[in-house]
Amino acid sequence: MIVVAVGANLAATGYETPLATCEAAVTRLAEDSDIRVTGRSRWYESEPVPVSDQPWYVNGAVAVETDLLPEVLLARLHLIEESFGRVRRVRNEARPLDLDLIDYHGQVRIGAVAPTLPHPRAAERAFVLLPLQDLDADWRHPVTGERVSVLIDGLPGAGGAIRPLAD
Ligand code: PH2
Ligand code: MG
Ligand code: MG
Repeated sequence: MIVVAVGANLAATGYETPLATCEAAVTRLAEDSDIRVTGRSRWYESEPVPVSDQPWYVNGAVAVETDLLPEVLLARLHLIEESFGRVRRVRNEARPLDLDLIDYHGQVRIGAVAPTLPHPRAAERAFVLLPLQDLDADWRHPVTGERVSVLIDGLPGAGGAIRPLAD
């Protein structure tokens, strides 16, 4: 499975809410002729990690199928972020769209060239793990082999407050 995490805590220009932005971003991803969206998680609202006075995030994840190599797929994700007004300035600042490549068929890769796989902070973040569990409850961390439910149970505290959005 290839997993793309979707997050936003500002509405992009032309969208009412971060949720509308996230939904439009998934539509945009599905419109790419090289990418097929094969699964979608629920949407969640989550407290910013690290805790800050930023607005809460909307987070979710999608499963995709593609023949694109990880670095090419990542470049497509960055293009979509930019088209939704994302400008990269400060790490962890509020943003209208964040698309992160979390898992690419269990590939493990660490080096000078992005992306690092699996996403290096995936296992620590409830806002990644809960959507991931929606996509595949049997998902295991490619490095540690730990099941997603075990990772969720092991999160310190609540791992950041998070709840599913009412649909
Ligand atoms: N993304 C971050 C930093 N902090 N917190 C939440 N709740 N959701 C995110 O998507 C998020 C974050 C960096 O990408
Ligand atoms: Mg991110
Ligand atoms: Mg990102």
